[in-house]
Amino acid sequence: MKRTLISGITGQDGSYLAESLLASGGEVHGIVRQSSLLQRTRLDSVPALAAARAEGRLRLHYADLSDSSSLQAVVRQVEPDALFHLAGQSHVKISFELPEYTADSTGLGTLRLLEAVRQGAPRCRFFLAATSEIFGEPVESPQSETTPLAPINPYAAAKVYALNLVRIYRRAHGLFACAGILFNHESPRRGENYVTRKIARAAARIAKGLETHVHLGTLVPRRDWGYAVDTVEGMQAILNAEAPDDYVLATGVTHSVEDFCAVAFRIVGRDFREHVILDSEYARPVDITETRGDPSKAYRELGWRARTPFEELVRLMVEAELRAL
Ligand code: NAP
Ligand code: F7E
Repeated sequence: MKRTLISGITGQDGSYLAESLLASGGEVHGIVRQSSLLQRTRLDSVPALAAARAEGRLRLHYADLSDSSSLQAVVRQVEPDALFHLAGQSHVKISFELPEYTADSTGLGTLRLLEAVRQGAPRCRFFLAATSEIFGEPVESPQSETTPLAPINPYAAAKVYALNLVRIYRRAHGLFACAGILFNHESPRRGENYVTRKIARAAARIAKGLETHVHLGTLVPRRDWGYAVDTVEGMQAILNAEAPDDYVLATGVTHSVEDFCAVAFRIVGRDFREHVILDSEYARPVDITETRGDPSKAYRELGWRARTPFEELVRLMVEAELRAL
């Protein structure tokens, strides 16, 4: 893949994906949206990305998922060989507060990009970041590519629509369109209002005496947590396959929010029970009890597997927070 376009390049996954593609010698273009601040922390703070921008191997283009003409213009201008569509409102709890915006950016935004590709670059390979949230409260465990879709929040409903579109454009229009059904994946670049980053940050700040407590909605839910660096490798493997298809990218192992707290606070020599306060402000109207992915198809057909165990993931996140202080 020579020329790649990434929507959501300023996000957690987009920044790691850009780094990985640039390291293998590609030319990377990213879609950014207008903002009152020019700082793009996840791009500006990574030396390899700053250097690539200075050398012109990484270029940013203004567009927005709500603006078809801007997406069409970028696709026409860049003429990408591959497009990784990672952009959208991706916070589950916030999707209950911004349901229409979530549907527009995550759902219709995908339609607008697929149309831009169909009309402007039909040979471009297209990747959608789908999600384990599409299974809702799953009817089977582990969840695979054939598990029934039963979304229980506006974000998941928008992603089901986006996933269905990818399948329709693959079948009806012959696009090389694929989806990764991504289970939770985390890193030091995770947004601060997702539970793993929130806990890692709190553990570090509490250990340094900057805070005393962290407020969480619940300790009960279990998630299949992987490392974002592993996940973006899987995304590339999906687009490098011989034929377009959809794949679960997961670790196959599940842990509770309480497990995450216990490991994170143990790393800094504390007992989480003395520092966690349950607070209904962070609870959701409905929540998925447990996710666990079956990544066997990705391993069998693509040779991809998650390489970073849970304890190592927690450690690298807490240590990054300690360094940042
Ligand atoms: P993220 O950190 O929240 O990044 C989202 C990106 O989308 C940001 O670059 C954001 O730009 C951009 N964006 C949002 N609305 C936009 C709009 N209207 N127009 C243009 N760009 C817009 O998300 P992530 O964790 O990297 O996840 C990447 C993708 O994977 C998302 O689609 C997410 O739903 C999906 N996913 C993630 C996980 C996970 O565990 N991380 C799991 C399953 C699926 P700004 O920087 O300007 O806000
Ligand atoms: O919550 C519970 C919360 O917000 C994980 C997104 O990337 O992965 C992510 O969605 C669990 C939930 O991630 C707090 O109720 C408790 O049970 O970190 P999260 P998520 O909702 O699983 C999926 C696969 C995506 O696709 C999404 O884009 O932790 N929890 N207390 C809390 N969660 C948050 N955020 N904050 C709390 O205080």
